Amino acid sequence: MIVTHLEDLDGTERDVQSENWRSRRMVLAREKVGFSFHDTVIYAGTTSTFHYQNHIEAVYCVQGKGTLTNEETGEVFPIRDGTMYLLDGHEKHTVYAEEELRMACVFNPPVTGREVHDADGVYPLITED
Ligand code: 9YT
Repeated sequence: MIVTHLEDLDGTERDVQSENWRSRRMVLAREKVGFSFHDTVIYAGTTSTFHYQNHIEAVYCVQGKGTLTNEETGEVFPIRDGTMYLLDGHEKHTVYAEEELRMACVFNPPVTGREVHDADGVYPLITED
């Protein structure tokens, strides 16, 4: 069993920050459970485009307000506390945070922690040995 607290991750390699967001990775591929689990904060006023070509991601908003745009269809969805989106088609998407968004995110296959977004918001597929 693994028990952790968000604050335990502060400043560690599990605490990843970019201009628009901060993500603390609570479960990574090294835990070998088949998924990764992240607490992600998207800063108010920011717009970020992501495209996880190699991963399926579920995102559950627990705080804040914003919009999600499916870049493949142009559809725009409101995001608020209680909204979940599942990127089961590897859709390229854009998240706008009208207010700071707090998201619980699950990735399959799990993120190892070594991925970096490329210019298109894509993560490469990296697996643990
Ligand atoms: C909302 C969202 O797409 N979060 C992704 C997780 C975050 N970018 C990370 O941990 O890399």
